Amino acid sequence: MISLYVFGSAFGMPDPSPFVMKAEVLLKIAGLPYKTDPNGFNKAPKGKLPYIEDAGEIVADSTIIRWHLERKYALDLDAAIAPAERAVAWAFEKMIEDNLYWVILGDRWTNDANFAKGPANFFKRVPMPLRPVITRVVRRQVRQSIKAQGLGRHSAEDAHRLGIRSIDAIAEFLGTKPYFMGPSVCGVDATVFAFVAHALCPVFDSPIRTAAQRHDNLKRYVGRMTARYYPQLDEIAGCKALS
Ligand SMILES: N[C@@H](CCC(=O)N[C@@H](CS)C(=O)NCC(=O)O)C(=O)O
Repeated sequence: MISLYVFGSAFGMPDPSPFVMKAEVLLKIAGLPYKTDPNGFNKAPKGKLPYIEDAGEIVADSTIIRWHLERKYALDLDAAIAPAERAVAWAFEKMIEDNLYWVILGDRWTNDANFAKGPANFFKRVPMPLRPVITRVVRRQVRQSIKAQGLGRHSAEDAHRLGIRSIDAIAEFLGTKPYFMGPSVCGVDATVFAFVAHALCPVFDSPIRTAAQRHDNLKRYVGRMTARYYPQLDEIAGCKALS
């Protein structure tokens, strides 16, 4: 059976990483049996989660995991959509992962109040007196990675404007459709669901959450995806599981 390496649920979410949630939903959409393992971070081949182990083969990165599943199990998670729609789905996916994600990450790691409510808890496992030192070092590394990506070079106001533009674009494109590309679930729904749910996560205060909350269709969409893929949960990010 496929093992999916995860962080494990936190912040009231199935996983504190939207990329891990994306990979899990891809496995669910694919209908493949899998188990989760929260003890793989130290062995992560790219230093990040998610990765999977599938019959001895290690595959890291959510998109490369998708490609692996589609190839190995002869699946096409975009079977329901035409080539031009696949192009749109890809563009939205990468806008979300390579732009919006970094705004969400910055809100969690650089805002002191959010950090205290969220990521600081990851370090509770580190024994004292090392804990504050390790916390500071890792927080600095995350800050540097956001700066290296580019978003960390903007003022908070400009970074939020960029993130809100993405949230509004997602809501506008979703419109009244049940799933992101239309009546059927496609691969991109794993990304849209995971990241919009994280944008709505009530643990963190941020202009991104405020912007996402203004869109009822996004909240209904998260509820619909929750009902379908996490039927054991009543809600995710305050969005009731309703189909
Ligand atoms: N491109 C990767 C991104 C994965 C990623 O950024 N994972 C983050 C959690 S959201 C991580 O493991 N970060 C740990 C670190 O950088 O030390 C994917 O699609 O899987």
